[in-house]
Amino acid sequence: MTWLLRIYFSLYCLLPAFAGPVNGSIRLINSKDPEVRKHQNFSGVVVWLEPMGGPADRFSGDKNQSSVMAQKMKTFSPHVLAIPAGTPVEFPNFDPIFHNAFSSYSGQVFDVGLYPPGKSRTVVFKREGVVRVFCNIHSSMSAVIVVLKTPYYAVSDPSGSFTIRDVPPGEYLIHVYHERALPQTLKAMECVLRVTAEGLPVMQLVISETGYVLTPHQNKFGQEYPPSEDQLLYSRDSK
Ligand SMILES: [Cu+2]
Repeated sequence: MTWLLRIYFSLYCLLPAFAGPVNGSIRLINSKDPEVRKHQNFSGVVVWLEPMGGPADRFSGDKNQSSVMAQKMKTFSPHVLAIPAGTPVEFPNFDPIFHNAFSSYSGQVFDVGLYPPGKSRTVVFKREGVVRVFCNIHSSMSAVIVVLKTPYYAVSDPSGSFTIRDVPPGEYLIHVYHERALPQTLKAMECVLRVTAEGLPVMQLVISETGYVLTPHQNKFGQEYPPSEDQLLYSRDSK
């Protein structure tokens, strides 16, 4: 009998714990953004689960598994990228013009310099945090990279849906990041999620953009952007 129990116990320890998806949907309210108001575009919200009492603070991504933030039509794509800490991000330039990528934010300060069409630059994001990314020659270009110390995260699609894959049973703290929500709004949304082997109902999160004001950013020298060629042409024509 003891022998049988020992085998059973060994097998139980060796079997991987059930891990399933956590599904959810986001709805943005009180927004002044036309994409949200007219087209109900709820994309770009990052949701992640921090294991409570777990080894999340030691988690790092695979340094051989890179992510991509492309530069195309003077736009960073995707606009919001979530990655595990330690992940390299490539910035390929698909435009016929030079681009740059930099951040002066404390999440990670970096500057890849100017680089020509068809080339790419890579940055490894080691520290957990929110990194706002800009191009030093095109003031309209911006993006966000959310660097996480957990493998359990997702970014919402335009319908607001998201799926966090392979979440083992346990207790987690839910965190949310949205570019146009105030920090206190996001902090107030943190709550505990219990994942059981039986699965979960769909999480429904409503995020208010109340209080958000778009402020222009500065270039990598901490100065205002000089007028672009488009703006100069416009001001010449309008005289
Ligand atoms: Cu650019």
